[in-house]
Amino acid sequence: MKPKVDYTLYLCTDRGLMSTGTLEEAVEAALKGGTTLVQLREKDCSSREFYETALRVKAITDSYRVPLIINDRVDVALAVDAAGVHIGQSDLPASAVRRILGPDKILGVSTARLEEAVRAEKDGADYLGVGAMYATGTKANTRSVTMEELGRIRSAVSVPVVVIGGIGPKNAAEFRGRGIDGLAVVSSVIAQPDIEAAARNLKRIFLSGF
Ligand code: TZP
Ligand code: MG
Repeated sequence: MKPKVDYTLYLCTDRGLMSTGTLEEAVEAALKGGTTLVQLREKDCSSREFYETALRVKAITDSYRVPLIINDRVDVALAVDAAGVHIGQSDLPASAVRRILGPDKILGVSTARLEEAVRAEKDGADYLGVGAMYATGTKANTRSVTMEELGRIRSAVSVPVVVIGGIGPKNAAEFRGRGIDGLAVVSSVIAQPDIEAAARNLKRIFLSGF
């Protein structure tokens, strides 16, 4: 059975940006602050390291009953029995990933254009990550998405939509009332000196507007 997912505050990890000594500490602090979903995003490590890190992070997310999503790597997601996988437009096609994953795992797809969003939903995506909404130093070569395109995507698909890219306390309230299911963030949580407080604050702003 596919888990029921709360997308409200979706933390994507980045060990190069984290303010703590270990990824486990960073993830646990974010969970204490109310993070509802975690994506393990590892860009520079071996398959073995990715697998072992995923096992350690999953022990923590499991203890908070929060699903763990693996970035890019379907094999790692299946090997650690993560809740699902998140892919971009340059990874394996969503339809192929869905075939590998089967029906019970969560599949997230990054999209920046209406056509990509419609295609991803057709191909079996459970949710879409739409962005970059604002300028970000966290990822190179992002495509920017306007609020108008976000609105078109939101109207065209029925799966949950999370926004990503440069999202923090200053702009989180912009996404209220637009049918957006959650905020996906890296630096505005994981790079902050107090990760727990940053997560709690961002979630409160998104949910209450202030
Ligand atoms: N995909 C689109 S923008 C982005 C990703 C992974 C980076 C988001 O990082 P930040 O620090 O929340 O701007
Ligand atoms: Mg990717």
